[in-house]
Amino acid sequence: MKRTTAVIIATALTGFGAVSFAQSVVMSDAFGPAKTTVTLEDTRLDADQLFNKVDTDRDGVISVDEYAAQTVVRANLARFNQAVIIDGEQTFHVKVAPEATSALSPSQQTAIDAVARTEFYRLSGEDVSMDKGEWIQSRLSQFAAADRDHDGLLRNSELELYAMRIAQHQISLS
Ligand SMILES: [Ca+2]
Ligand SMILES: [Ca+2]
Repeated sequence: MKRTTAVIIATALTGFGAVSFAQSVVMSDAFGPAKTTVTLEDTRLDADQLFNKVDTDRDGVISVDEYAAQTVVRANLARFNQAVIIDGEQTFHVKVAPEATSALSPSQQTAIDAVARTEFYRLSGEDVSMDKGEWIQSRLSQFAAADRDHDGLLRNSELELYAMRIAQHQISLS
């Protein structure tokens, strides 16, 4: 119950209009067990599940607004929950390091939104919209960037960094 409350507070604070995305995270009651390893397949399944939640207007593609909103909401949720929830082969969570769990200020959220928009234009191609394949590919690229030893698993410092990126720790440092 305490965790659910934290998620709802996170939704109220983001103010980026992505309420349905955050609410669906609450509905799934999806913390699951803590894990210290994430596989590429977990990431692919998670991205596949997440697509419909990010595509809030259900037009089958992710727009720049939807992309930026999910980035901000996901960072807020990771911080409030102190965990990143992954719908992989099972639903589980990965702890976020304590230094990446302080609440984001409005200006930090604006900065995350701006960076996410730039990232979207780089990823989405000429049509400036992201279909499911492009969305999943962007998530797999994020995984690959964190998988320093290229063994197809994130663990230890790889996983810590991955979770901190989702929590947008680099923005909160600047
Ligand atoms: Ca859409
Ligand atoms: Ca690895």
